[in-house]
Amino acid sequence: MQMAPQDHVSIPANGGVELLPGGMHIMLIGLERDLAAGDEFTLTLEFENAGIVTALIKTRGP
Ligand SMILES: [Cu+2]
Repeated sequence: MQMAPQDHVSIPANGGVELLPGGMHIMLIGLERDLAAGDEFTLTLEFENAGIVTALIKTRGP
């Protein structure tokens, strides 16, 4: 699979975008520490219309 960074993702009104391994995904770059299954952290997303949204992320194993 070849990955190409995107500077934005268009989400249709009343629709959604599915993020999946091997498909469109969010890649975490520049982590300050390794993540392990069960770790939790806050991810901040910026939406053009909805503004800043934070999500609690819980990691899981493969
Ligand atoms: Cu990636």
